[in-house]
Amino acid sequence: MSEKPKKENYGADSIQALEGMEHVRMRPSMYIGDVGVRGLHHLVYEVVDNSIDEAMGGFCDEIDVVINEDNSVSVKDNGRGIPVDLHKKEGVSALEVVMTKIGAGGKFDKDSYKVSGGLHGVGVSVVNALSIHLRATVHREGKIWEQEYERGKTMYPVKPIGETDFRGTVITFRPDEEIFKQTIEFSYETLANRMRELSFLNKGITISIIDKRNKDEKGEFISDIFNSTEGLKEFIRFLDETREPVIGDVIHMEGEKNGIPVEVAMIYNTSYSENLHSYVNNINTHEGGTHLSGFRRGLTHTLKKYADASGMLTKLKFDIAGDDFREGLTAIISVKVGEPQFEGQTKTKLGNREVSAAVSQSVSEMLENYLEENPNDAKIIVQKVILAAQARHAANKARDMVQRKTVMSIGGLPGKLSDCSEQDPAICEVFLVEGDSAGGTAKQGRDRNFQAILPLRGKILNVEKAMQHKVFENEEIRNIFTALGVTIGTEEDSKALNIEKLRYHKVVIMCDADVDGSHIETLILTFFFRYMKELIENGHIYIATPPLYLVRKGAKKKYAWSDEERDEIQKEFGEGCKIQRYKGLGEMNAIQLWDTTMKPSARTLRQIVIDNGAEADRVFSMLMGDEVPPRREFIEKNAVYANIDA
Ligand code: 0RA
Repeated sequence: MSEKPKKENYGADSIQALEGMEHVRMRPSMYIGDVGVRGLHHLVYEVVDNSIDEAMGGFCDEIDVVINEDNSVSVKDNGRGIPVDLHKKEGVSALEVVMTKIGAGGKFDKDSYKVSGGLHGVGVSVVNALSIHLRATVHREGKIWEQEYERGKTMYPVKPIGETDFRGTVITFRPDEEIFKQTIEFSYETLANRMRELSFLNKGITISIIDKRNKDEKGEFISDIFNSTEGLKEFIRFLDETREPVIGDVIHMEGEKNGIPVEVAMIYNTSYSENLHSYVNNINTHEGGTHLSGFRRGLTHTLKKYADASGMLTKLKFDIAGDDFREGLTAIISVKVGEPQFEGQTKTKLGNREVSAAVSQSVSEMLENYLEENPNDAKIIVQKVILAAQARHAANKARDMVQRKTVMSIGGLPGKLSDCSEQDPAICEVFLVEGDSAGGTAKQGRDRNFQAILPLRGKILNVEKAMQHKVFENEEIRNIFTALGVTIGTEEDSKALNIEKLRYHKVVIMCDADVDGSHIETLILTFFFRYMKELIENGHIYIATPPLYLVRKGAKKKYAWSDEERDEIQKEFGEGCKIQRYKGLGEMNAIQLWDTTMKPSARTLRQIVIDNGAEADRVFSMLMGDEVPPRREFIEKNAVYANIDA
């Protein structure tokens, strides 16, 4: 997860109706979602997607990504090479058409199997328009051809520059700082995670990535090579590395139904959470859609049928619900759809009706066979489902207690909540504060008009390890639910969230800037990630950043958020500075806390977003799960906060 600037919605229709490179530069968010960190990385994905397309057509099996020293990125593939011959209609080289005409990508190759995702296929010309410089080099039929562009404008006609034995395409681009004002610095971690994901989703392709900006302790550039021979099966093993499986191996199926390629992999583990990740044309469909509902239907139908036939349910006093079949389930569903219709707030929900039956039938067939052939695993799965149903009943009772309180609104707010006077959720904020003492300071320091304070006692429950009913019985967690006004669970789906009544549009986690504080922050984030993911997805969750130092000299004083900043202030003030290190929020008085951390005009809030759902799931299960060794390794590598809030 990471921070991100406010998103701008864009529709597929507006992309169709577009004209010209100028328009891309005028309204970049319409094409790439935003011009922050996320949009920046999308540029790379768009270029790589073209190479993935080429690989899916069977013409390419190697893609190399290089982050160059100057923060430009090169993507090289060993495909057929973008054609360089004259494009009759346009009167220039086909390469130039691909690079400079919006929506031209792949137009002249209709027969090829082109379903990869990118930004819903806006094309590499968009990347070109948003780059200060781009160079396209094509190796074809013994010759090397080249063309360069500045902000999307052709610098010279395509020209031959040498001879070659290689066949393929190399694109090197440097994002335009005029467009990406926030930063043009690529994150190796983010790009590598996506390349890994792509290699799992498209087995057989070798994708390498190398960062030429930094060397490791051995003096070598940081790099990874991803190659998956088993596709989603390996993806599941990777995601569930720190979870304990309850069945022998990953259940994996690949097939085609009604012309729709469907690949599914799944396993049951000892955890209580459900981890479903779905993809359409390599795009992570966060909001699900018809493929996901098809999967759910197929799974429920088949397992229910098997359980009924096995006679294991006769003693059960209550019904089994859909989500009982998915407790402790990790699954990935990947489909390729010719003309995907994306819906939903973030356009990541598949709308195509025909896909539902295709996936549901595929899953039913696969599972039926699997259960027949693996009666031991089948028994384990059914027993697990029964346990989940029993636990759900206990959880429902506990949850109803929470919700009954919520419904009795006024009297129902937690006693520890110091509410604000304003009623409009859009302008209200609530601070979840570590500890009663810091809570007290925050209460004095806040602007009571729109800022509410909810102190949390010590470490909140680790929801990654707890069963659902324990989560709902936990007092701190109940306080969070009641304070936020959010309810959870319907008859159909015990985890469905009702966020319409959300009482504050900013939920700010405020912890000490030390190891314990980070741990508590992670616990709270884990809770939101597992139980209120929509709040994160809708951009409601923030982290406050209290300062680390106060530097004083005479009447002058300044706060510092890092050692470097502290040193700079010291230089500025000169000899004789007094430095106070804040070990916790409790060491600040109310005015200081307001001035540095709570006052809207001065504070920095980090908004939490999920960059890569599968990776976030893995990180949380690793950080918060049972298996200690990988967690320690992970924390020692210090990638933790890079992944969660960087
Ligand atoms: C259309 C036709 C042909 C190649 C490509 C597209 C192509 C595009 C990209 C983008 C990145 N790498 C690529 N590699 C190939 C060639 C058709 C032919 O040679 O017959």
